[in-house]
Amino acid sequence: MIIIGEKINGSIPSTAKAIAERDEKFIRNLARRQADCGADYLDVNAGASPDMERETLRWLIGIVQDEVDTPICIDSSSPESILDAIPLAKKEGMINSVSDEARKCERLFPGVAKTGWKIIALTCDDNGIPTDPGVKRKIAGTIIEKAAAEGIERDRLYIDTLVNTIATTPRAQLSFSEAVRGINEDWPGVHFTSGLSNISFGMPFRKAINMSFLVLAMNAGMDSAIMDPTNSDMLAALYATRLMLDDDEYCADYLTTYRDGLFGAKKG
Ligand code: THG
Repeated sequence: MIIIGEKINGSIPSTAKAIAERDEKFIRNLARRQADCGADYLDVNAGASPDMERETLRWLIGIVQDEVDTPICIDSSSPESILDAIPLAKKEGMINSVSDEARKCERLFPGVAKTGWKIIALTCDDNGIPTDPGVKRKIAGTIIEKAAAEGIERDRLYIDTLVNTIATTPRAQLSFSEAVRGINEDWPGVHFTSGLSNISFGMPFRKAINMSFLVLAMNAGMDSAIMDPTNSDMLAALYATRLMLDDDEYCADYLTTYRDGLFGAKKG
């Protein structure tokens, strides 16, 4: 299970303020805390207006890599901004994201094919974000085939079937899991990810809903998540679920993470 730390994101008000003020210490602290909590990649999203994006990404990536060794996950809707940021990275990381809209596959894949970068692929196209699992499955297939045509192996792809909000789409989790199972059947070996908090927009006590989503999504085959690793309840749910799915030999990762104090209080 790959954890992508979500906190360096210009759409979070406190991070936006730090970016606007070029508050290096604040960004260093976000990078350090997420790395200490076991993030495998750190999402970096400038959240700025497009004309500022390249410069902001450059600044953020420089600070993050100076503070921690964790590879980055470049989060931008612009393939050109992503391609521009890749040479700044010290290690191969993740690209977040591509989709089948606005010829994004065509704009991005040739430039990344010969690298080892992992690629998050959203199942949306020029018709928007589908809710029907069959449509998500079809778009995933289109993107996977376009990647293959460029020589990008299937195991570099992380499909994000874009979970809908439970408050307005009662079948949001069920559709997500159905899409993951379907795509897994069509394309064994491909990976899956999702932003964990999308499910709970507009609801109180979001953490309970996010945790329930995480458990069910992992059971369906999701093997990566874009989340806040400093949230000890989410982290505990993740490691406990790995135990349940026989994905943690000798309970080693659960025990280590517990002993490191990452589940909150050490006793209990
Ligand atoms: N899929 C993909 N990329 C994505 C998303 C996705 N990138 C952006 C977004 N969705 C995921 N990132 C965030 C970042 C921050 C928050 C939510 C999603 C957020 N964070 C709270 C904060 O930091 O204050 C804390 C939340 C918590 O404690 O759990 O709201 O869906 N491919």
